[in-house]
Amino acid sequence: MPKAVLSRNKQCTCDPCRRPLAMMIVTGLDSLRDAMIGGLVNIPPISDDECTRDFPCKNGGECEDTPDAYKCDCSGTGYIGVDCETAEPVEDVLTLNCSRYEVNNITTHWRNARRRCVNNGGDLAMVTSQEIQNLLKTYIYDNNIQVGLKGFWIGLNDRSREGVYRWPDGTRLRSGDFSSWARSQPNNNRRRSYRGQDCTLMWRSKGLNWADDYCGDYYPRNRNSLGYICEFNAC
Ligand SMILES: [Ca+2]
Ligand SMILES: [Ca+2]
Repeated sequence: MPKAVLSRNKQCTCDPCRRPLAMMIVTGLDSLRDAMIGGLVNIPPISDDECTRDFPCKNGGECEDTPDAYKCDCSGTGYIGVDCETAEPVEDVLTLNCSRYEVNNITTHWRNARRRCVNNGGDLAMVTSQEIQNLLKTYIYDNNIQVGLKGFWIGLNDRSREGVYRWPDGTRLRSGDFSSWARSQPNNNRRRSYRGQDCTLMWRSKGLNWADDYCGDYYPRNRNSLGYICEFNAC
């Protein structure tokens, strides 16, 4: 089973040849001390271990003293750079099998969300397995993308016929197929629209389980803050 890949740049770009300015200053002080006092005054030796003297590695990076300088190991810290000083960029792309998913926190109604995915060569995501559901949930929570949003549109909808849910490729959601409906959903609530609710979201307040909601394009104004998830062919 191919593994889900959350692409991150784990590379630490530490430069072992870098010799910090502090080291050069210390070297200069050593020479000056030797030249001027010739050992007559008892000056404590200055440590040549940058790791214990300067603590140069930031954000939990591990420092290794080398003969010439030091080296920071930034792996696993979420930071990169010579001193692990730069936050590691988070890529907004994730893949599974032959699909690449893109989680968008730009809010819009369902039809417009779908149009944006299609214009970029994909469609709204088809969450057809627990593996995909878990992948998206993990990614969203790991990157805090859900903050400030009600949830994320996915492709499932019953716009063409009430109660008959289909994915964007026309595949019908049948009994026994994977689904992740939140409790009491879908309920086709008609409180705000006589057409009810025909579009599916991953609902933040229900652990990103699904609910049907007003698609927004025929309701006067979609007051919900809904991002969306696109899916693209990655093979
Ligand atoms: Ca409906
Ligand atoms: Ca509902």
